[in-house]
Amino acid sequence: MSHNLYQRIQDALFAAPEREILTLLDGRAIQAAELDQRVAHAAFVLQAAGVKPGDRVSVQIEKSWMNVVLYLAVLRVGGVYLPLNTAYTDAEIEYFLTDAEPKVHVCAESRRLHAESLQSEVDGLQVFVLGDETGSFYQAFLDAQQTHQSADAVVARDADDLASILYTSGTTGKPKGAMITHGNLSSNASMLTEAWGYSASDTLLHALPLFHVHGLFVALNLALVNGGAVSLLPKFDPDLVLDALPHATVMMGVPTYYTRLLQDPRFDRSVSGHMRLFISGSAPLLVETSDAFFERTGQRILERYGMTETGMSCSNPLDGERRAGAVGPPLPGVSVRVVGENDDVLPAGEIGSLEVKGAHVFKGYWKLPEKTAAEFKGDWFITGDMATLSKDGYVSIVGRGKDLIISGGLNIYPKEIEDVLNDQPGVIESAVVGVPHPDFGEGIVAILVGETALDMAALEAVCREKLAGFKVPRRWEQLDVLPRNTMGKVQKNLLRLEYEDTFATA
Ligand code: MLC
Ligand code: AMP
Repeated sequence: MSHNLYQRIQDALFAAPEREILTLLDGRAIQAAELDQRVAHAAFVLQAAGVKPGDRVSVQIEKSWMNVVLYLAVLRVGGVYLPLNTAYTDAEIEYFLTDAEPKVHVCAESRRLHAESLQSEVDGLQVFVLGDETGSFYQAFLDAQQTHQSADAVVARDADDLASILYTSGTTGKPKGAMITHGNLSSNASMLTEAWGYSASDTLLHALPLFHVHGLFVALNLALVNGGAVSLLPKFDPDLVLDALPHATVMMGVPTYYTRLLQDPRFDRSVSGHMRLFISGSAPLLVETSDAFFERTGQRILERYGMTETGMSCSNPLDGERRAGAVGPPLPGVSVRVVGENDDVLPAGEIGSLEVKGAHVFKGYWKLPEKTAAEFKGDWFITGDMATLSKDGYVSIVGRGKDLIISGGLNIYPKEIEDVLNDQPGVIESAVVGVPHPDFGEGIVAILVGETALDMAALEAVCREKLAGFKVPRRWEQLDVLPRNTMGKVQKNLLRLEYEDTFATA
C-alpha cells in the first residue's frame, strides 16, 4: 500500500468529483476532479524537468491556486516540497538552496536572476518562474493541459519517505531543514480529523500563508484529505475574511488574525454565528483575546499547539472545556511529558521542559544527524517549550527554553539578527529581545554596544538587506554595557523588562 499523502487526497477528491473544492477570490471555483487533473499536468511538467522521487523542489511564490497545484504535484511525483517565505531575502534563499540542493526551484520573476546565479553552486538546478497565471512554469503547465499530457499514477511512497523539508531557525546559528515524511503528514491529518470532527461538509476559510506548517499541513492538508472545500484567500485581510465568512464553517489563524478581527466592529455574531470552529495556534493566544472573542461572538476559540518538527501535538477539545490559556490535552496518538532539569518527569502543575512522542514527530534535520540526536531523548522529542500539565491532562505553554521571538505567528531567532549586527564595523556586541506588541504579540528590540555612537539607520539598512522584513528590529538602543549575570550570560530578562512598554501604544 502506498503512503503517498497525495494518494489519500486523490481518493478524497474522487469521492465527490464535482464538488467545488477550491473557491477563489474572483468567484472562480475548481472542482475536485479538475483539481486532480491540474495536479497531473503540473506533475508532468516536474517529471519532464527530471524530478525523481526524493528530489527536492523549492518554491518561493505568492499564494494562489497554482501554488496549491504545485505543492500537490510535488507530492504526486514523490518529490520533496520545500516552501520558502516570500519575505526571505536573496541572501537567505542562497543558504536554503545550497543546503537543500533542489532539482527545481520555482520563484517570482523578480527573483529569477538571483536564483539562476545559484545554478553554478547547486548541481543540476533548474529555475522556473510562476506568477499569477504567468511565468515559465505556468506556460509549461498550460502546454501540458492543452496537449493532454499528464503524469502517470501517483508515485508510491513509504510512510518513512520524505514529503517535505521545512526550514526552521535555531538558537545556535543557521536554519535547519526539518525532514517531514508522508507518515508524519498522514498521522497529523488523521488525528486532527478525529479531534476536530473535520469532514467533507466543512468549508475552510484559508487566509494563512502556504509556506509554513500552519497554512500548509494543518489547514490545507486537513481540508483536502477530507475532501472539504477550501475558500482560498491570498492573505489575511479583515475585508476579505468578512466577505468569505458566510460561506465557511472553519477558520484557522494565528492570534494576530483574531485580535485584528476584534478591532473591526463589523465582526460580530451576525457574521460569525454560523461558524462551526475558530482555531488558533503558532503563538500564545492571550486569555484577554480569548475572552473578548467569546464575549463578541459567543464562541470560544479552540487553541492548539504544535511546531514545524512535529506538526500538531496538543489541542483543546471540540466538545468539552476549551480552556483559555491552555493548549489542551495531547492529540490522539501523541504522548507528552514535562521533565525537570534532572530529566525527572514532573508531577502535575510543575513547570518543566515539554517533550512529545508519536508518529507525527519528524525524521530529523537535513544533513545534521548530530543536531537531530541532540534534540531527542530516545523517541522523545525535546520541543524547547516550557510547560505545565494539569491534573486533568491539559498542557499549558508557560514559556520557552529557547531564545525565540514569535511575531505575528512567525518565529524569529534573535541569534540570527545578533550575528548580522555583530558582524558590522563598530559593533562590539548586541542583544535582540522580544517585548509585548499589541498587534504581533511580540515586537523586536535591538540593544547594541558600540565602539562609538552607532549609526542605527545604517544598521537597520544592513538588516533589511540580509534578513526578511519581519525580522528587522523596530526599536534600536545603544548601551555602554549589556547586563550580565555572574556566569557572564546576557540577562535578556532584564532587557525585556527595561523595554517592555516600547510598543504599548503601537
Ligand atoms: C509582516 N510584517 C511583520 C509580520 N508580517 N512584522 C512582524 N511580524 C510579522 N508576522 C511586516 C513586514 O515586514 C512589513 O514591514 C509590514 O509588516 C507589512 O507587511 P505585510 O505582509 O503587508 O503584513 P501583514 O499582511 O499585515 O502580515 C501580518 C500577518 C502575517 C500577521 C497577517 O505575518 C501572517 O499571516 N502571519 C502568519 C504567519 C504564519 O503562518 N505562522 C505559522 C508558522 S507555523 P516592512 O517594514 O518590512 O515593510 C508554526 C507552527 C504552528 O508556528 O504551531 O502553527
Ligand atoms: P515553528 O518552529 O515555527 O513551527 O513554531 C513552533 C513554536 O511556536 C512552538 O515551539 C511554540 O513555541 C510556539 N507555539 C505554537 N503554538 C503555540 C500555542 N498555541 N501557544 C504557545 N506557543 C505556541
